[in-house]
Amino acid sequence: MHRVATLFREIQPVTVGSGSENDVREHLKRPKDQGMTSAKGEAGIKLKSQSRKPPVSYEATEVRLAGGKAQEDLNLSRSKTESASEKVTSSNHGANSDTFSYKKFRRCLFKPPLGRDNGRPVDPQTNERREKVREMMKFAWDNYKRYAWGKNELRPLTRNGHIGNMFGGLRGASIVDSLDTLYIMGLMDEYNDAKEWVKTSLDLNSNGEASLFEVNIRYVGGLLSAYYLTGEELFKNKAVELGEKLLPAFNTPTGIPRGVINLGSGTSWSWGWASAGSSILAEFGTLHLEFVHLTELSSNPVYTEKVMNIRKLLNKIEKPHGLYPNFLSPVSGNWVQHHVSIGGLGDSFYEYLIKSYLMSDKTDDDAKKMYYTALEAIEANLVQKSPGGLTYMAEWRGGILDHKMGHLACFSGGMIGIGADDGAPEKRQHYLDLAAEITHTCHESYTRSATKLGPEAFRFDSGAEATATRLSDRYYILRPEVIESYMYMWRLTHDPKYREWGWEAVEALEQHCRVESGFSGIRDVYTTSVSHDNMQQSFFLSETLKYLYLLFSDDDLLSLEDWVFNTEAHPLPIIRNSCLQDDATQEKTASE
Ligand code: DMJ
Repeated sequence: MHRVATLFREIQPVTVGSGSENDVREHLKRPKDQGMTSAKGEAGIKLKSQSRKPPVSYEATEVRLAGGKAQEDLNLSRSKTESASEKVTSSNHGANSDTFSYKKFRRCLFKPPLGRDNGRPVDPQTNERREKVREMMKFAWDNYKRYAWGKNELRPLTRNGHIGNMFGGLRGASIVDSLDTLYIMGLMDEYNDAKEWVKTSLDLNSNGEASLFEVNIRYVGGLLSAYYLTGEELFKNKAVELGEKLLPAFNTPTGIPRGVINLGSGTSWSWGWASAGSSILAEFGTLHLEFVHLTELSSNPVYTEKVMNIRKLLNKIEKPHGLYPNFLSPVSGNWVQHHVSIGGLGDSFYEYLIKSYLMSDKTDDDAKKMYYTALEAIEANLVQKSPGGLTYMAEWRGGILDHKMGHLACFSGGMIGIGADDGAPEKRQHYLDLAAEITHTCHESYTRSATKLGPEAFRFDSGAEATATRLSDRYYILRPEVIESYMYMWRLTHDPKYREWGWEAVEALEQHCRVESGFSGIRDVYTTSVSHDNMQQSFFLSETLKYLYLLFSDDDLLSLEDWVFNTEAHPLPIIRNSCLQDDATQEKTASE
């Protein structure tokens, strides 16, 4: 039975992404007098100055789209540039000096993106579970299409659309965020509707004030992965066009971008709630994967240069106890205050370090070094064991520990797991154990609630163990992080408990979040007479359901040998320069 709350209030959604701890990003307050920069960088502030072997081709088996349509020849052309900066970036960051060829890229994958049989598991029970998740996606999508088509999210109780103000004037966040999920699930009619909407209605000439981070992870990330999966040039062109509109945000004295940008005028500014006009670690630190791919596809080195500049500054700056605080001034390049967290405000910065290394085919050694050094500092200062034996990540406020772990921080089980192989060999098992312990703690935060869904934040003080102690932390907004870690831990260990835990989450979502016209977040995970928040977040379609589907699929569906997932679960391919620049691959491709 799906319970629909009879009494509900229209509310603004609570927290969305990593940059915000609560619903701050929904209230884009422009500070009157601080840190505004125009597209040209002149207003407000003066600028100082401006190995493995190539894989054996899998193409003996015909490359097919999920719906069975034969893959077209989708070679892309791009101009060759000879700038010194491109030469620098091309060695490690994918700006191949050759014309980008979609066909060649496909040849350089170890496995077909969708696996041998679209990842269908042999075990009948697992397959049934996977089908259930697919049905949930179709249900969420159909209701979005029926009641909120073209808006950013569905309001499933009031049966209308939500636009909000995170994406400037951009629309259709749920459509762009869903493209790859629909595609991998083989929901081809739905995917084609989504593609048609992108073609005819995704208007990038909007004039609104957008979160750089959110637009990047959802729109740029969504379009890039749709392109890499399907070869449809439309997606590539839109991604690059949108990427260009984000560049003015970097016009600051340090090149650290501001958090908010007007996509029309290029004016950018800092969040009103971020102290002293600072930029947020999880926001400016979560651009690397997408921007490197923008360079890869456009041959324009500027994207990689922008994110490498951020990397360089962060590498150089002094860090308290080796930790990265969450707020940095884009003007002075100094930390603004010493709050450190692996959850909101910090999280995906760490994720993008290890994923940058993996995405570079393990050539980006700076990213690797920064990741493991940061992880050591995190272990030394933040990782704690509760009296009940649960391992958790506390937050750090200038040396004082806050024994709280956010739902957002639960992605770190998966992150530490995927990085276990590439640190010091003697630490491999240690990292796998740590990843498993954190994932276990996050599962406990679910099992200790009445709904079997986890709260926004849980604590380990005053007798609490993995439970929320404040009313304001009790909500669940369909977030993916716990399930994300189950998926990675399943792929890394094949311990069946992770699939069982994922199934518990499916049952809880069905019981408490499914309403007549979609899925909704809930306000209190500790009561089974749930009150719904009337919001089907786009990341539910992009991440939560995708990770569940992958959890119940074979490992060769979006194999981790070929793909890394951006922080919104959009798969981006590992850039295999050794193969992409290999003459034999090139000739073979050209002659076909
Ligand atoms: C998503 O937009 C991304 O996963 C982001 O990194 C964090 N927050 C949401 C989901 O909770």
